[in-house]
Amino acid sequence: DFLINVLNHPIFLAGECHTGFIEENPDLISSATRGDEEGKVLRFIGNIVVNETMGVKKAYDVPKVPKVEYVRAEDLRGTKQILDTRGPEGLVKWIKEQDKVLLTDTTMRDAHQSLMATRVRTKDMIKVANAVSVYGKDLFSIEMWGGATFDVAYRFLNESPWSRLEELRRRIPNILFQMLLRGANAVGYKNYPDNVIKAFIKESAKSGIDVFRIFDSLNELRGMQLSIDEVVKNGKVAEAAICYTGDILDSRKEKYNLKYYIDLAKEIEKSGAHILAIKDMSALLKPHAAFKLVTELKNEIGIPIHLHTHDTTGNGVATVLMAVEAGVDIVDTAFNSMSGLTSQPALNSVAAALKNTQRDTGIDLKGIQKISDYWEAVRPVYGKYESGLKSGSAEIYKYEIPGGQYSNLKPQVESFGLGHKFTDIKEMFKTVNDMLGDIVKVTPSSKAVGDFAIFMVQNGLTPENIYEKAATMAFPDSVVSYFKGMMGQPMGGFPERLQKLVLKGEEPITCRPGELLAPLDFDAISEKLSTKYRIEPTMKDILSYALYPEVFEGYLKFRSQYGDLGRIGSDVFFHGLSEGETIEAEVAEGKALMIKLLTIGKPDQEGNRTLVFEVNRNRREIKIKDKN
Ligand code: 3PY
Ligand code: ZN
Repeated sequence: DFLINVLNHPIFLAGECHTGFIEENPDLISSATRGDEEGKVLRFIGNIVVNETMGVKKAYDVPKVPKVEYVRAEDLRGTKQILDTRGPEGLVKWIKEQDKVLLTDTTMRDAHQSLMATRVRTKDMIKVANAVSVYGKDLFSIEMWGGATFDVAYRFLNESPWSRLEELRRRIPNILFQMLLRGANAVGYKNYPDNVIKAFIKESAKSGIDVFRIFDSLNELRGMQLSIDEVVKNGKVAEAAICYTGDILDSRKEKYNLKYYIDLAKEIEKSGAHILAIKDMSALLKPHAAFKLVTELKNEIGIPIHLHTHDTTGNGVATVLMAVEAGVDIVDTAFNSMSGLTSQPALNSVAAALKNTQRDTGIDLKGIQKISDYWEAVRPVYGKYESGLKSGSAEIYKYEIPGGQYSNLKPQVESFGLGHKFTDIKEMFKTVNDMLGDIVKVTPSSKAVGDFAIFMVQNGLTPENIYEKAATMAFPDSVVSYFKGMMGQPMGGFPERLQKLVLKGEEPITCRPGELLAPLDFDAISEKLSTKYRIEPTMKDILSYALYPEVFEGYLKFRSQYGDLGRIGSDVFFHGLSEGETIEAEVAEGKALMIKLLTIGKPDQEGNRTLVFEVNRNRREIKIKDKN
């Protein structure tokens, strides 16, 4: 039995087994006689207990799921049915006929990406999905996919983003689903070959995405065109974005002025996009600037306008209301308990503020309060991923750091041991932006600026000494990739001297990066996955590997080691069990185990601790390596 366990172990199968393998996986022995869900879930919990919590855990309330009266699926008819019956053009026509302002809820994507490092698990979304479909029936869309959620689902939550999409789709049949697509970077940080982008869009559309918000991190239309065309081909809604930077109210800032945005918006309209997004990822669009920009865009273009902003400065709701006043068609907001700070402005508050006005959203305020209450109760379990920001910050107008990056920057800087230099790094972010000639900063260009800033501070570099001091230094990958032209071309070009310093003789490109990337061989990926992991890969698996090879392999290994843990509660998933605690863990469809953690033993000579559990009243011991 033991031998079979070892031979089936993913690490063994992957040929990465070495002589210390058994020693490092003592749990293999204790699970030798039961290669079952029980052993897997105990090993998972045991690892958290021994290596993270030592059985110390706060008491978390189980969030109350809002009750909804039964509504027949045929009676739930919303924007999804308008798209499905009338197509994207019909939907656009319908949007333009509305007096009310339409709202998108971003809770399941940008809100938790910006507030809680993208950690919200599918299980917590699914629980409230039915209530969202009923109480949120008058929403325009739900942004619930894309951006960082794809990577994080696999990498940190060990769950499939595709299943999330499909599970939510089944439960919310009436509201449009929206995703954030980083143009040629899809849901990653680098340019992918064209065939990957096309197949990814096709598969996402098939799995339930209706509205694709497409952007390019340097506002280059050619970086978005392929995605726009592909979305149109799939009969879905192409929403192309202008990423807002600078300040159109400040006449000294000439680079990104009103004319720049109007010209770009006109190009986007010509590209075949159905909707224009104003993507204000760093919350730089001040309320009066929003009024001015939307008013002018309404005069100049005919497609609907969808505003996306963040509340990082605390001015988010004001920006939204001014845009509404100027005639914006759709705005992004998040249910109140998931709004504010680096997240989106507050949905419930905006809907309440507009009651009895011409642009009243018509949304059921009482109903959406219940959804906000649900998320409020869910949040504490994710507390360790929160940034700790307590208030809005006006300094963001100066630093121009995107919402999600701003809340993540502190932990990132701390991980480099530079926590005490946080202010220096924020200042350096601005300095680096100036050194680059003032660029649009959004994933992945914002990551390049952030990595560059950290690199500068880490190595004591300044704009003056860098040419001498960094002559032989290797710059971070993202910075090299930026200067090589692999993220596209910034407006006004690259600063040549700096480019030469970073590239060290390598030639930059000026064409669209996708033109240079050979198509990925999907059959070869399929072959590799099936021989290495003995699975029959679907197109979704192949694409996940194409986008994130190591992350996807890590996910496959995790799954065969621990099984599908998507059904266990988030308190257990993140915090394990406390000594003496009993939980009911659902380990498979309809199969639950009563698990009690009795004792945590002392480390033995090999550094393993024995944990004693009671599972459905049976005593079970398991050995876990203490890695501390
Ligand atoms: C992302 O690309 O994930 C973003 O949210 C950019 O604003
Ligand atoms: Zn955003």
